[in-house]
Amino acid sequence: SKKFWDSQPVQKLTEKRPEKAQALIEQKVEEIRKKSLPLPEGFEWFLIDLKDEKIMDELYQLLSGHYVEDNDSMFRFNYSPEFLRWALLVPNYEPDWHLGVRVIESKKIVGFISGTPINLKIFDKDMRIAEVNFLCAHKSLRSKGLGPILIKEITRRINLKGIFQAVYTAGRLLPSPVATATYYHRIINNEKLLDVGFTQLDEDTTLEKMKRLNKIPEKLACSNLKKIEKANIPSACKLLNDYLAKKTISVQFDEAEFEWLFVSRDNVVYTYVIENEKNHQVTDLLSFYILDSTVINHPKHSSFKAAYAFYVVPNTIDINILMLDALVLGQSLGCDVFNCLNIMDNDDFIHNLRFGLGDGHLHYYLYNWASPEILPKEIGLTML
Ligand code: NHW
Ligand code: EN5
Repeated sequence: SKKFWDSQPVQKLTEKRPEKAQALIEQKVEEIRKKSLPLPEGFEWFLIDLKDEKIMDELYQLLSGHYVEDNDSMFRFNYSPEFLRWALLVPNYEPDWHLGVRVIESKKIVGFISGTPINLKIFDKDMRIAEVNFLCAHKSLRSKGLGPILIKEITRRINLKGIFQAVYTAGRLLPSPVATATYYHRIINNEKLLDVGFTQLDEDTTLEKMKRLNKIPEKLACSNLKKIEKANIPSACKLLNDYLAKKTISVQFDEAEFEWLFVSRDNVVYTYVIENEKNHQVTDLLSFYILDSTVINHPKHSSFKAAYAFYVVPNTIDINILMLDALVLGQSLGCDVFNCLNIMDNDDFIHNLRFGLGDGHLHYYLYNWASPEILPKEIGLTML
């Protein structure tokens, strides 16, 4: 049978990319079908109300057991309910883009996909588009086409709002990435990461030597680094948007979105800033989010805790010093590892701060938008 992606407005892997960014197909809201796509017998569409504690717990059960694993199925992302609320209940979210599939008889949720609105600058255009994430099918329903059904139905619901483009990321190669980033990892808890097989001890070294090399200070290097406060939001938001606008593909936040995404939430997201002493404007910003992974089938450990670089804006302070403090903060929060991608200016600290090459990639994709391919340093968007 014809492959799903062959039927979609995305560039083929073999196709030559255009010199100028442009839509692949033009559509109108009036042409979009008003009714939901049919599901196989016994299944129904079900809107996931993330504010409902019980429904959120059911979604959490699906994702914690069936969402993304590494290549060797040793670890699986374990997004917490608080994290999912943070990621998906952004200002102006669309409730009907939190789309579930459940078994009619048992009411069990077996499929999910989400969309959230985002302002994305792509080359020279500012577009209000959708960001698609958390696509998941229950393990017992794999390879039966549930993925494409979820994608087509969320596409229809996004189109009904007059939006015809989307951005998404995946570890898998699909047609066709606009950029490909690589994961890097900074070890914090040496013993645990060795125990769970996240990393191996080099032939020519010892645990003691490894611990010495990976040692992170207890105290912050920047004495004036402090948790972001409400009063910082306007200047921090502007600082970040100006920084991101220099990248070829980048998100732009309004102040409501910025407040939602950057004000610290325990065990979800942390943002630190440096203020100018005289005018109290934010000059530097550092943020990271927390995401645990389940360790699959391990006798001693059931999970590990990771921090991920979210957005970093160096200005008066060198990025190496800011990110050293990110490591200090991650360590003090009990993280076992600090992760990042080689997007934005992260290449400037990755090697100095002993981040090591991961075995995973993250491909960035645009739906219904053809463009030249870009380098990961030209990406100004972190997807959760
Ligand atoms: S990437 C994480 C995706 N989730 C997981 O990997 C969780 C574990 N895996 C699963 O749950 C972040 C299943 O394997 C899924 C596929 C459900 C992934 N993206 O149903 P079938 C995101 O959430 C294609 C897109 O039989 P399955 C981003 C595959 O190439 N397509 O497979 C999501 C094949 O097509 P082909 C993917 O394993 C972005 C077809 O699915 C994919 O039972 C979504 C087979 O389907 C992936 N990650 O279910 C796109 N993985 O043509 C949004 C596989 O090769 C697009 N496939 O035959 C934009 C929409 C909005 C537009 C608005 C204008
Ligand atoms: C959409 N928003 O592959 C997200 N993780 O490197 C969905 N590897 O943790 C798409 N395989 O390299 C997400 N250790 C795609 C990523 C899926 C998860 C994934 C990779 C990223 C990962 C670890 C563990 C590998 C276990 C075996 C890894 C090496 C550590 C490193 C070695 C060198 C010295 C420093 C430490």
